Amino acid sequence: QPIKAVFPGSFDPITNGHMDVLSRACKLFPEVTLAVLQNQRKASKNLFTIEERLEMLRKATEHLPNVRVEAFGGLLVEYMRERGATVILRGLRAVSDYEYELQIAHLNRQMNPDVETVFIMAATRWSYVSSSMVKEIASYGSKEVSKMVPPASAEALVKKFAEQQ
Ligand code: COD
Repeated sequence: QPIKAVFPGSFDPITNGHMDVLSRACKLFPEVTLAVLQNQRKASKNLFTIEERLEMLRKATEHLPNVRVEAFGGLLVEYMRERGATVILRGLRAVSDYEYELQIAHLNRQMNPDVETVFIMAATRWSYVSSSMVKEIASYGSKEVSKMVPPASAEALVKKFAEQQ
């Protein structure tokens, strides 16, 4: 059976760092699903609604034929069981990502032993880019973010901060 990989995250918004991990994963796995967490408790922390993020992710991945975009709620391992997916994809930027990633990888495998987490090292070019810093820069109206995110995210950021003025 072809391996189904899931790249889970908040993607609030998707950055060039996420896009780099995703496009590299597309060469390794026949099907990669970008799974956006739909979390009621965390919802207030997100800049974009789940609908806005789904639209942004679909636009940003139009050129990648083996990518699907979906929302998920609840436990990631349960969602994966339902979809018959066995690989969790994660990106590692720096040592600071490692402890958190190690903990969730162990917990996820304990809850579902069929699941394996595969890490892709961030490209040095994007290793300092994060969704939160991108939001911070965009909130000051700077166009510099267009160098750090795909056009779909840049457009959504401009629109969002214009609405908030
Ligand atoms: N370069 C490369 N990789 C990057 C970059 C970059 N510049 N920026 C981020 N990444 C990587 C991150 O390290 C991460 O691996 C991935 O991209 C997604 O990042 P985010 O920030 O969008 O997503 P997170 O870390 O907020 O996602 C957390 C989950 C949604 C995966 C997690 O909360 C979850 O699974 N929740 C559901 C409940 C559950 O099952 N919890 C786990 C049980 S303990």
